[in-house]
Amino acid sequence: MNTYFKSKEDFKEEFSLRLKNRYLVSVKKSSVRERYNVLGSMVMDYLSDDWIKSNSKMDKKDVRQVYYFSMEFLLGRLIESNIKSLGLMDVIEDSFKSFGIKLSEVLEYEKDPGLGNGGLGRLAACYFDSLASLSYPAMGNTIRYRYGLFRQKIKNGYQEERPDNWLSDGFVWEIRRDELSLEIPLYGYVDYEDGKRVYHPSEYIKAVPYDVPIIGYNNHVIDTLRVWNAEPARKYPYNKSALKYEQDIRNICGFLYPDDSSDDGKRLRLVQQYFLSAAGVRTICRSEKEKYGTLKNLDKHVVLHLNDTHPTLVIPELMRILLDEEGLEWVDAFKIVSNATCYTNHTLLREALETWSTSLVRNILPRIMEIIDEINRRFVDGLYQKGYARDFVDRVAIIKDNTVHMANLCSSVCFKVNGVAKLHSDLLKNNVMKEFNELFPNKFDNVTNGITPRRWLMYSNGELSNLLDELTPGWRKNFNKIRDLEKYADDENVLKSLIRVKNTRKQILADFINENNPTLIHKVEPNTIFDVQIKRLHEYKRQLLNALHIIYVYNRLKTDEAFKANYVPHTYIFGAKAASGYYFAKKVIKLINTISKKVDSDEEISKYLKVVFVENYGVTIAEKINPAIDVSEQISLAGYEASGTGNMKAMMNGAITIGTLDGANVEIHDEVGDANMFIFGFTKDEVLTNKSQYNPRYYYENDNNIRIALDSLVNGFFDTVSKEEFKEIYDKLLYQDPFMVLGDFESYRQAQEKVNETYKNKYAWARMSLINIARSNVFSSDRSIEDYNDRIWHLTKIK
Ligand code: NBG
Repeated sequence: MNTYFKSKEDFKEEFSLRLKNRYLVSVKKSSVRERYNVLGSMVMDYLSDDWIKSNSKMDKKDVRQVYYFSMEFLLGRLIESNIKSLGLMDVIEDSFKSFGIKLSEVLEYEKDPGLGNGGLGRLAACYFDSLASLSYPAMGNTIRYRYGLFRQKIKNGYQEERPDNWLSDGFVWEIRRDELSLEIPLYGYVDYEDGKRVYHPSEYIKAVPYDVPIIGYNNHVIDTLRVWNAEPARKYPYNKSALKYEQDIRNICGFLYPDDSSDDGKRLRLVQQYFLSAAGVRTICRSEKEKYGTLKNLDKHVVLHLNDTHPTLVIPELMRILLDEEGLEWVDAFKIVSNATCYTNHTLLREALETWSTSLVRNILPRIMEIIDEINRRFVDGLYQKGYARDFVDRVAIIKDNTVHMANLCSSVCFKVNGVAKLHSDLLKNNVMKEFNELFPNKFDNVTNGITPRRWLMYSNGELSNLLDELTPGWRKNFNKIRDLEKYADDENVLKSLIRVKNTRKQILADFINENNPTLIHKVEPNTIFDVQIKRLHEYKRQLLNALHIIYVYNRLKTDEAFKANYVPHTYIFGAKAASGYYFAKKVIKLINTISKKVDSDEEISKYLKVVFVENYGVTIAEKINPAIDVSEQISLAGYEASGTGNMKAMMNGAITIGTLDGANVEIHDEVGDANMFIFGFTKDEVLTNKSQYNPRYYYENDNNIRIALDSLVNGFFDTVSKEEFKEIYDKLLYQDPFMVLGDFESYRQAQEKVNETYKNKYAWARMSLINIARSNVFSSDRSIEDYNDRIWHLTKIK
């Protein structure tokens, strides 16, 4: 056991020694980077005992474990959460103080491992925090991308993408496990030998696992996130130059989500998906064989969870092993695969439901394509035998028009399919996958998303956490305790403390924004309403609705004295990355920045209104912003946001939601009611029934507010850009408006008016805030994980 965290003296000695041995420097002369790396290495060495113990408990016979496959894991910085989950912060703080060096610099040095795009990747990270904290045996599988999602710079109001070279100096939290490497085959052909299908690949890629510890909160349990790296195998392919082979290998772990609009991009994406799936599945089978000598009971010991369809190839790969390597009969193999795999759907957006052309799959993975063909053939034949009609079968077929439909493959094979919020799961069951639900009535289920209260409250909002320690002791270990906060709903002193906490956090955020935006003429003031929309930029999320409303407010403030007198000053804060190829979304970023500039250069209006776009939104920035939110914008068109998790992060930190009845907003509403939330807009059913005759022009022609706001996009109102700059936005809203921005505008405007009125009574507001915090226990990922476990995984707790 490493004991250097026992006391300040021990720590200081070890820290100095390591700095000297590794970097030839004294503590005084060391750089922040050197201190960070040494501190990280000390924490890593310290946790090795717990990690080994956890692993050996999971390796015991008959411990049922989940393997979670996800192309994204958006971990965020680990140093602070690792130190806090291990309970080491006090010693480290003391020691740094006595050295006279700054700990905060070291904690902020870590680069965000940006191994994800948004909600789906962050969800995986929250789930692992909960799995470990609840002592469940789990292993994550993902890819070790050299570059995460781009770093965003705003230049002249436009998004600029820069490489996120997060691995340049190594990653202290990983251990390379060369001994567990394997070789993944690609390309080549399949033929018959002695009546059996034999695959002759033309090349191999070496998959090397790096293990990252996922530390349970204060319970000595450590789960593993296995991050796979692609490297050259022992032999060069016979039909490819060494140079080309090397380039191909580098690309596999090059980027998260390469542009898949070109054929090359598509090919690479599929290779990535197989690389991850095959490496993970083969490792699972290897350890099952070692432990039990057979794979026949695999489904009793493990469950393979597919986070969206990206790792779907887990299914045919496992079939291949059981058939070709283990010699099982199809029916027996299929039963095992089916009982061992489950799938979470994260979106109903058509363009996000994955498909692959059969010729591409056949070219890269010839044996895998044969197996998918056969799964499809048996499935379809079975349906015809049972008397299903042609068009029904067409809708559920896995292969149609030479295209593989991954969601159909998962839905037909996996033993469970779940959506991520009640509304989303209902839509899945009754619309998008309704035929599957008819075929497999018990397969579809819901597990509402959740977020970890450790990262999103305990570690990022110390002020609120301290208050909760006084009011709802025990909440850190059992988050349901937070519900007790409600008994203080009418306690003026508590409400005062809550207001104080929020103000402190708003001041911290204001300082951060002001420091990082030196060109702002008027600084962000904490004594305004912080109205925040932070999430990926996407049309369905409707940042445009928010932006149009701000233009409306600006005009009212300019022209209507009574409005102005009644208006509580607002600071509108945005943070969002737009996909690099998503032209329209990038225009919206430019629009928001143009509005920001217009408002900021208006001496009079800037007393009331402020608009800021925070650069490079990601996990770390979110940790700064969430504690400071007053109003949380969750305004997607109903039926489009599968769940949302930003809505939960804001709520847990005492924000009040302004939102549509979409995704998990519906369940937030179920918890807090109309009295503690601002609901507006079309419902999902209204969207479905109105869609076909929806006419945005009608709103433009009949609503002055809309007309003025929309016209200002093209009439020179924004004098820092040409009149053409926002023409596409204007046209799209006026002639198509696929996400009914204009249709929901008036109801949004009224909801915003209500926000303004409500905020004037600071105790009433604080009371609402308190109730939101108290009832956020439902949205803890601890609850989600227990749901997954009860309904789907049935794991054995370790310890
Ligand atoms: C996203 C949804 C969100 C949801 C997260 C996590 C994808 C494909 N989907 O609404 O858009 O909260 O998944 O479930 O990233």
